Amino acid sequence: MSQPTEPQLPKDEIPESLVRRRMIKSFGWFALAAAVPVGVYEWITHSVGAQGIKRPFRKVLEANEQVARTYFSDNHLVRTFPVEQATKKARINGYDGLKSPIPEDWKLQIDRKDNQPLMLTVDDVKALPKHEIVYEFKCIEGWSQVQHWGGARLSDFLEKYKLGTRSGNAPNPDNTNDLFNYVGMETPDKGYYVGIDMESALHPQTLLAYELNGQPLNAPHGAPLRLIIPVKYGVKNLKRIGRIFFADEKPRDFWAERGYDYYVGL
Ligand SMILES: Nc1nc2c(c(=O)[nH]1)N[C@H]1C(S)=C(S)[C@@H](COP(=O)(O)O)O[C@H]1N2
Ligand SMILES: [Mo]
Repeated sequence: MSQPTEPQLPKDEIPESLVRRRMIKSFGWFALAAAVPVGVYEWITHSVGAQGIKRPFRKVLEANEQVARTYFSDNHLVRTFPVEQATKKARINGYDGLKSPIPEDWKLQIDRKDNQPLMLTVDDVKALPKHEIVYEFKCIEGWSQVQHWGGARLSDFLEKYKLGTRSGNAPNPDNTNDLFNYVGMETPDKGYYVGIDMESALHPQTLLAYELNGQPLNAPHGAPLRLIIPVKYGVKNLKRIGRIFFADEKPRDFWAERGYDYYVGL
């Protein structure tokens, strides 16, 4: 099937389109269209403020920064369960990107701007603090199960390896403008791929998982390393991560290309 591609922005338009993109992100096209009569639009486009940012839009940027602060908070946690309630028979669903054996030379590749990619092992991930979570895993097809996963927080991983920022520093709650908008992940064969908004990636319950029910992951559940992202439906929980990268434009996403909502949040 044909793959929709992200529209490329002309270089000389970037500052304004950035503002526009943030606004769209905050309110959506619909609200934007409904809220801005033509006359108001004229006024906005003629009132240029400091830093070249149109004044009425700066308010939106400030509001957006408030939203951004929730990136690092422990609010909005997904409900968890006692470990006894976890199923011992976690369902297996979806084999895209898993159809060939796990590459013998598997490494977790992380792309960095102006730098060689990082090539890491599962032991590197296991060296980070281990977190376990028992929660209701939900598949968009209509089934759910209470499952028990273990791994490292993706946020700890990004902090340790100074990833996800334009500056190359560790993500910082006081400088959310430094964060890329999205994290992209794909299987080693590129047969399955997802894009995750940075807020969900940094959520404290989002894990790079290497255990299910206290045991090492098996291949159909995503060995050697998979994403567990409880604030999203199953589709975003990519199994067998091969490569991770960071971007401001939406990374391609397997099920979004097939008609599902890009964010599929709970
Ligand atoms: N590589 C890969 N990851 C994937 C899928 C897939 O087909 N390939 N399917 C997704 C879907 S739709 C779901 S519901 C979950 C299922 O995870 P499980 O097989 O461990 O239950 O994996 C997600 N991650
Ligand atoms: Mo799913």
